[in-house]
Amino acid sequence: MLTCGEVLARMLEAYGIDTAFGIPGTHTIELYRGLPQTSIRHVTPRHEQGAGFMADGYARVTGRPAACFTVSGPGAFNIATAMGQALQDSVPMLVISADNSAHQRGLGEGRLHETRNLQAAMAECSAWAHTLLRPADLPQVLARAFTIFFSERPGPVHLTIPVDVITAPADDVCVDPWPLPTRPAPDLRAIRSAADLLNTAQRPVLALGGGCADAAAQVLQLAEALAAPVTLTHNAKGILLMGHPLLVASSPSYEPVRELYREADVILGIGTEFSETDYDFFFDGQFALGGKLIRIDIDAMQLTRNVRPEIAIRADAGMAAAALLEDIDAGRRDGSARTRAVNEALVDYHRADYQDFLDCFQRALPGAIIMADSTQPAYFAAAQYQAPLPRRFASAATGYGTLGYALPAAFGACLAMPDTPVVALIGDGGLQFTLNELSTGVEAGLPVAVVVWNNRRYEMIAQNFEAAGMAPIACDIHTPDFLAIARAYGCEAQRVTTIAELEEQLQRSRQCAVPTVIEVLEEDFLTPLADEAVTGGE
Ligand SMILES: Cc1ncc(C[n+]2csc(CCOP(=O)(O)OP(=O)(O)O)c2C)c(N)n1
Repeated sequence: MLTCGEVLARMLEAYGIDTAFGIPGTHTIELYRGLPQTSIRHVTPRHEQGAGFMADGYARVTGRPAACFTVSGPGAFNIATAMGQALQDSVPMLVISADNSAHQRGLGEGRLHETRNLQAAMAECSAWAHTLLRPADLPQVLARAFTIFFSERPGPVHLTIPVDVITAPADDVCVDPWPLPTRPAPDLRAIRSAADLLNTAQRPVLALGGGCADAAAQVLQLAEALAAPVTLTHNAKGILLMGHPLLVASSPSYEPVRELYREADVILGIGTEFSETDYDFFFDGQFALGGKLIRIDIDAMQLTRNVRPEIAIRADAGMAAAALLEDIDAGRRDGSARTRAVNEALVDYHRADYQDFLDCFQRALPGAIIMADSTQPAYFAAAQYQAPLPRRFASAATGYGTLGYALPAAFGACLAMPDTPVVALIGDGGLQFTLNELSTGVEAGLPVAVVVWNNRRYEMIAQNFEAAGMAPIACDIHTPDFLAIARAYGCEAQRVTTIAELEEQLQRSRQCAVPTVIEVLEEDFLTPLADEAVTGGE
């Protein structure tokens, strides 16, 4: 006899899941029974939030979901923050929580991990939350989850399964995946109207977001045909490479870029939310589009948020860009001079000391993935760091903005792409949220470089206090000896004081069989500013 749990493991494998993160508990034991009969690799984090962030890192760099197994109650609530982060950034993730038996749920009998309504609780941080009440429903429930992951705007899916359903017989459940729905193709009349507008535009601008991550080739061709300056959000970094004559190499929140949007007669926004954390990073409310907006998004609801479009096209980014390209009169203008002028104006907004620091990552580890936390250099990376490819940079300095994200996310990325160097860039405050996951990194043998930006305080918030005319409260924190802790976990650990030393340690980290914690003291890397003009903020 096969149980529902065993069939589930086979089905996950059939859908292409190759990695599962989880801390086993009394209720999830039966989720594990079928796992050894599959090729799925199981990784054990030290906290369920770590599991979620690892699954997030895995998905950011591949576009594919990993699975997470948690117990109800504490396990599920521990992973909820990571699911919130994934929801905010459209990251696919399948979280399966074992609940009390179906007939016991919601009775308040004080059972182990009892949660009144787990599905309702997890729905708050899920693209879809469901409770499986019989094995026979498994095929269509998984088909729906994977439809969210691959056929529409991705996000985390939460599946509650009562323990008696996990152990129920499921021999007659077919493990074959359902065919997934096609992604939405654009309406060709709307594409024609958009092309008409773009063909007559004098000063078009392209605003690209993370929704274009898998459509880089198509949007690049479109940008070149339009010869329009291109702006990128955090999650779009790497779609155009540094040095491309149309790349506006900075954050959409800086004044010269905003001027570009204001002066544009047509703005083409693809797969971008136009939301605060990329377009109004300093919370001054001054983001505005001067011209007509053509907006393309796979999520129809997103086309109704933040800015009013002239033309709204619900479609897959790559398909829409390819369709638009057919109707664009290429070579009508040259956008490189406008782009160059913006990039020249941006020099005054960028900081050289952070530029040196950020540049050394790709110099030391070409092609590296950077997972950034909410720490000072990560704020500057929003503008000043250029990724070598799409899906090679993620940052918790914006969006949901969860401290502690970068370390487990970097481990997830490394598990997904072991041949690509991975760096976690994290502050002394952020690291203390998920420091325990160093243990996971050692256990899984992950050669990740963990660069700790240490200023012994919550600097970002101290700056916020000062900007509000207050002396900072609760911002100076005790920071432990990170190098001693890292070594105690079994990591390599080194403090560096110069860019050259940092580069050397980054390169060495790739030769190690465990993570390398590289501590940098802020005062060694920053040139004090008389009047700091450019800081980002939570
Ligand atoms: C879970 C969570 N709690 C609180 C915050 C608010 N917060 C944003 S940045 C920050 C300070 C981070 O300090 P650190 O990691 O040392 O980075 P620094 O700014 O000092 O470089 C805090 C507390 C947050 N983003 N996430």
